[in-house]
Order: sequence, then C-alpha cells, then structure tokens
Amino acid sequence: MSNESLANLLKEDRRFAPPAELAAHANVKAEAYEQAKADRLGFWAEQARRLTWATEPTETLDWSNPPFAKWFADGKLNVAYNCVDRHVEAGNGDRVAIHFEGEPGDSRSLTYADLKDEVSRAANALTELGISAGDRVAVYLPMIPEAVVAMLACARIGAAHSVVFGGFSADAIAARIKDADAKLVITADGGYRRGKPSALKPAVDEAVGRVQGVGKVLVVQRTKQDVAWTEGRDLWWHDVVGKQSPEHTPEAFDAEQPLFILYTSGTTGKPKGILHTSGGYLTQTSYTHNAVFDLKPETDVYWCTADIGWVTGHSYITYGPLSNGATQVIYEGTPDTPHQGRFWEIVQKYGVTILYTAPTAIRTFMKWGDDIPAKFDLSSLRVLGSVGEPINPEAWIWYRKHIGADSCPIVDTWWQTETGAMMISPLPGVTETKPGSAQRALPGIAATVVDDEANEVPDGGGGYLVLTEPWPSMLRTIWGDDQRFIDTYWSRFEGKYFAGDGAKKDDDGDIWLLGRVDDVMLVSGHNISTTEVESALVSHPSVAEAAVVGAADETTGQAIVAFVILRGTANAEDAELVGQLRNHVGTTLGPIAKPKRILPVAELPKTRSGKIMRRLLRDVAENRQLGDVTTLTDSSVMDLIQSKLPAAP
Ligand code: 6R9
Repeated sequence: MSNESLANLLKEDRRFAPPAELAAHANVKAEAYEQAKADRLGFWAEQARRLTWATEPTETLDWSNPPFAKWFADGKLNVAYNCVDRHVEAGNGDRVAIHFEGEPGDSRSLTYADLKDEVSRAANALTELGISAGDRVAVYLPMIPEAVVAMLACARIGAAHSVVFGGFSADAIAARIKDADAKLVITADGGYRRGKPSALKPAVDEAVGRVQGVGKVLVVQRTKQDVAWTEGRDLWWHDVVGKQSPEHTPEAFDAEQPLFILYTSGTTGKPKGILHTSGGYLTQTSYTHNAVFDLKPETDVYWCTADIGWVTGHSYITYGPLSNGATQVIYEGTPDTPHQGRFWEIVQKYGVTILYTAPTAIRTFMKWGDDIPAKFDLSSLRVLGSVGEPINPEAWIWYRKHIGADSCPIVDTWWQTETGAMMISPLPGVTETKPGSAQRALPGIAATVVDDEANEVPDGGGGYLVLTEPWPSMLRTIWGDDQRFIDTYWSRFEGKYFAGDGAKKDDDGDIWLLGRVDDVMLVSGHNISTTEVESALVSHPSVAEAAVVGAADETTGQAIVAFVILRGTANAEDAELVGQLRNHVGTTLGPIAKPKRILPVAELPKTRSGKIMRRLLRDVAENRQLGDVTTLTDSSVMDLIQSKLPAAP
C-alpha cells in the first residue's frame, strides 16, 4: 500500500441483535471486555485455570526478550491429558468425542473413553518406534479420527507434529519433512474424495525417498487400495498401534514445550514453519472455543468443516473442542458427494448445533441454490461461524437466512496460523452483529488499525491491522529462523505485530477486514480493497463469487479486473450483464471502484483452505507466466480460466 490510507467505500447498515434466550445463558457476557482490559494478564492467568496443570503456573507472561514470548513458563502440563483423560476422570467417558462420517457413508462414534484408549495406544506405539519428547513427526492423513489421534499421541509424549494437507505434492511433503527434520511420517493408503479413493501413500514414498532421516512410515488403512511397501520402513497402524496397551501415563511438560509446526505458504520464498507451544496455545484455543461458540459441552454438537491440515483444524477440531470436552462431527469428504445437500444431511443426522465453516463454502452453497438446504431439518443449529477470508455481506445474509433460520448469530472470526487462535470476533450472546465485519478484538486481545506511520487511524479510517500486545497462543518463532520471524511480523511497525491484512474501522470503531495487503489495488492514487469490490459484485443477484485483482495499467497505475462466477441462470456471454455489473459496482461503491474488465469464469483458483489465490489471477490479467501453483486444490482450474480468456486489450 502507498501513503494513501485504504479507501472506505462499502456502507453496510444492517444490524442483528443476539437472540434473547442465548444472551441470557451465554458463557461470556459483556463485562468480560472491561474485566480483561482492567487486568489483561490477570484475565489470561484466570483462563489458564480452565486447564489442568501438573504444576500450576505462577508466572503469566515473560516479555523480557520481545518478540520472543513465554507464557505460563513455570507451569507444567500434558496437552493430551487435558484433551482426553481429564474428561474421563470427571465421569464423562461415555460422552461422544467424535462422530465420524466417512465420505462413502460409513460412520463410527468414539467416546472420550475410546479416545483415551486410542491415544494411549498410539503414544505407546510412537515410543516403541523410537520417538521421544522434542522429536518431530510429520502427519499426512485424510480427515479420519486417526488424524486427531496421531496429533494427540505426539502431544502426549512431547513430540511436535507437523501436519501436511492430504493432497499436497511430494515436493511439499519433502520440503516440510526436511525443514523440521521429522523422524517419522504417519500417513494412510488413501482417503475418499469426490466419490472415489484418492491415494496418499505414493506422495509420501516419493518424498521420503528424497530426504534423509525418516526411519519409519506408519500407514493407516482407510481405503484398502493397493500400496507399494518398503519392508523394514513401512508399518501398518493397525499392527503397531493395535497391539499396544491402552494404558499410558502422561508425562507433564513445560508450558513452552513445542506442540506443533504448521507451514504457511506466504507469497514468496519457502514456506514458514510456524511454531506453537503448549500452555498458552491450549489456554487460548480452549477459551475462545468456549466463548465464541458459547459451547455447552453437555448438549451441543459442534461441527467444524475444516481440514486437519489447516490451522483451523488444529485449533478448532483437535485442541479447542477436545480440551472443552465437546462432542463433534468430523466429515471426511467434499460437500457435493454424493449430492449437494451432504452438509445439511449431516447437520440433520447428528443434530449439529454449532457449525463453523468458510466463506468459500457458503458462496458455493449460494450458487447451488436455496432449495438444497431447504430440504433438510436444520432447526438444531444455534450458532454459525465463519473463518478464512472476509465474508461478503451478501454471503453472510444468505448464511443467516438459509442455514440459520434467520435467527442464529454469526461469528465472523478473524485469526491466522500465526495467531494460533481467534483474535477478532463477535460474541454470540453479546454483540449486535454487522454482516461482513469481524467487529472487535476478543477479551484479553489488543488489535487496532494503523496508517503507514504506525499512527492509529480514527474511526472511519483504513490502513493496516496490527496486534499491540502479546497473546497466549501467539507463534513463538518461525522454526529455525528467528530473524525471519522478526523481519516478517515485528519490523514493519515497532513493537507491534504486523498481520499483513488491510482493515478499516467504522464509525463505531468496529473492525472490517479488507484482504491481504499484497492484494490491495492502487487505482489513480486510491488504495482500494479487493474485498470491497468483490462484496459489491456478490451483492448483485447474478453473481455467486467474485475475485478481483489490480492489473498494471498505463493510465491509472492499476486497473480493476474482476473474475466472476455467475449464479444458476445468468448467461456468461451476455454483454449487457457485464455492463450492468460494472454499473452496479459504480453505484454501490463509487465510480473509482468500477472494474475495467469483468470476466465470467466457471471456477476460481483456491487453496486447500478455500482462499482465493489472487496472485495467479493477477498473472493471468497481466499475461504473465503463472507463478507457483502447488498449493492449489485443483491446478486444472487455471487452464480453464486461461482458455476462456479473450486476448487482453
Ligand atoms: C484461520 C486462518 C490467515 C489469513 C488472515 C486473513 C484471512 C482469516 C478471516 C480472514 C477476514 C476473517 N482471514 N479469517 N479475513 N475475516 N474472519 O484462516 O489462518 O490460513 O493462516 O490465514 O486469512 O487474510 O491473515 P490462515
């Protein structure tokens, strides 16, 4: 972004009060903000008591060597004990921890007692395979209960896991194994995706062949497809884990014991290994999961549709929900297999009460049509969550109306791999929500928006999102690269964490996220957010999804180019419609935001976590060779887009 602060174009006046019944019994009330503000560290020390510690911490934050934080450093705990054993000891062993729904329709439920046995067996197996505290284990699995068991087994013995999205290439796996120096890989023969078995082990075989140091590969049998087998290296999970004792004594580790490394791609250079540790991370994932979803573990059925390979799966499938003793659904497959109502069928089947999904999924459901969710009983739902990208106001309204019976509060949760847990979000029993805004920092969190000179912008202004105080689940460093940690996050504005997102404050001081700073467009000297133009396009009845980029332009510096997916009956060849869309953006946001070109496409390039990869669209719009496509869900999408394009003027 240049010196001009981000223009504030979108006006959104719709407001939704929390349902009275929910507000009356909410886990967290409005006072929490004031209490946490009055004594921030005291607030987090109190939240740490949600956990069971082998040695209670007396210290809260050690910030003597910023930006390297230590939280609860003299405390000791076992993360897996907190997620499993203590619920069994409290008499809740019969409560279902995981309702697993496989894509082909197979299902099984694991109680907390079952999970304790499984995690203990897996922990014993890891020990037998020579893994000990401080080692790293790579995990490359489909969305099956063993993914959660593997993560918890690592945590239980003090080893750090590094989960790699199932479906990432051998290159990506090899780079991650190498960077973290993993000694063991846990994978599966395959998983089910889009109605058929999809192999996982070949990519691991290729990756392990290329790097040093991986002694064993532990293989879960999921699809029973044929696999190549390296004797002496490959072991079946059911053989090795199956024969172990279900007894395992959890050892207490320091609060700062590494828990996991998770790689984020970033825009350039090699992926960053984001390091999270134990006590602070679990405190904040547990607190936010309880507060933001108003979780009632005795009665709620929670479902987060994320993949375990994304931070959302780590914090809001494994650690947050299980530390809170929640009952949750895990679904293996895609939302359109075997039919486009699969998600709603699952909500109906298990009586899901809390649903946490991504804007990309919501926009897809909008495109498929209102009639699909209408066929199912969704009346169990009471709180809806969104994560991963800014949610366009129209998608927010659709989610509330067609999924949430026009009454469920929506919590739009802003956070990152680096933050470890939610940072900015409404509270369902407190906040009067605004479609498209994540609104305000959670209790105990300090976030604001600053301009180029690090000055806080006034209400109504736009700029960069920063976090101004350390928080318990913050990344501790980039694995093996402290300098890159400092340079990337702590050097842009002195003493503040730079999130890399553009944001604005509205007249009430509420925060609206406007997309990655790298994506902000500079048109005739005005900084314009991709998010606002996309939201304006999505608010037109003919548009289901939109991705907007700035392409080099001789006259205006950059020109706005929009790629749109049209809804059901709209015709992509209709030149008049394209004119209408341009005018619609003009009247919604102002003439400066009118796209120069609008290109109807069938699909948009997305990462495995559902984020639109605007970088690739910019390459297309500027007639350049495509950059790195390895994190795309489906790389054929780009061929499709390029083949449909008229030659650039
Ligand atoms: C949890 C996660 C982080 C980036 C983040 C921002 C975008 C996530 C958002 C959101 C607006 C939200 N993002 N949630 N933008 N509103 N509610 O997504 O982590 O994969 O590391 O991505 O995602 O741009 O900086 P991660």
